[in-house]
Amino acid sequence: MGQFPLTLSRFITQSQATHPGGTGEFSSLLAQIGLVGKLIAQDLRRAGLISILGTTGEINVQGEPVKKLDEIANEIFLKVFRHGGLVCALASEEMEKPVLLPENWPQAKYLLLFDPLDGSSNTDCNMPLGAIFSVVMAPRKDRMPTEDDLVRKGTEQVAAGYLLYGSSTMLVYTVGQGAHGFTLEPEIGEYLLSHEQLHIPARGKVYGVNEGNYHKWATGTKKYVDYLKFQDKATGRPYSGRYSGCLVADVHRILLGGGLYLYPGEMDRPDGKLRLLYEANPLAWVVEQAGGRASTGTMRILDVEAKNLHQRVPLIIGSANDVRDAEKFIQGICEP
Ligand code: AHM
Ligand code: MG
Repeated sequence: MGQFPLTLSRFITQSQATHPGGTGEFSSLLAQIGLVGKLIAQDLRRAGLISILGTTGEINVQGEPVKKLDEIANEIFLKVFRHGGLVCALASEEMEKPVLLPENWPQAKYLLLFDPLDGSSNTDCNMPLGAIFSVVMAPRKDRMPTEDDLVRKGTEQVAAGYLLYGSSTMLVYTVGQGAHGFTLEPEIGEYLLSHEQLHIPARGKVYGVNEGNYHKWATGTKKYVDYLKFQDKATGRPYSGRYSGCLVADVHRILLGGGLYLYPGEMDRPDGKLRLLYEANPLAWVVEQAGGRASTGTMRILDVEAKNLHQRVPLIIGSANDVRDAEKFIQGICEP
């Protein structure tokens, strides 16, 4: 008989034994992320049948139309963590202000930042979606955290990862000891270890970027993407273009097979579209833990000073050598 697959909770408990400072609370927190994933996946599976597609008519803090599923996913995160008792403040891409949970304080040590539904434009066409999370510690024991306490550098994260709702539901996370992937086994409702110690190839053959924005990019970005399309067998070009409209799905593909994803700065939007705290920081940590690289084009994402909750940042993420090449073009060090 083959080896019995490891469940998420068992894997976390085993890893904790080798992790100084590891606590049972921490595994409960990841289990709660897993629960969020099951609840959202359940709604997504039936979305076309139960009138939860389309928009609510509201515009969110990012200036984007709110999808019904954005709101539902956000509510699920809030409910699970409000009652879970481990988190005393939450911030979401969908909410202008954080939700503070004094009822969970002082026993709750963690603060959670999340993008409840990544790739919202995919909701109505049955394409992949995701959720992204980042956990930091409450900085002080003598008072309730404030909004400023959530605005932290990527290097301060203690856990980060994503849920991917694709042909299967996956949870990928890191606590700084590598990045690991679990697949939800729907028959038994458990996440089982399917991708232990992910390792991203140093170079790939795939790039993911919204090329509709080409005319708005800086010259270095244009030259780099042009370069990827020129044929040169020695360097494995041309690369294949793959872009799903869901950052989580695109980064997941790259994490497994190599290459890079870019959401660069644009003429009228120099910091690009993606959010530092809810998207770039957690994915950067996962990818670095898998041996990859994540950059703004000029600096490491995890070293970017966080100034406010909804701050945006250009993101270039993936195989270390591909991201380094992109940085050289963007910085004007390299010409094709
Ligand atoms: P969202 O979290 O509001 O869905 O926005 C993030 C998404 C990413 O998943 C995706 O890579 C990108 O925005 C797509 O944007 P665009 O349509 O500009 O290419
Ligand atoms: Mg998103």
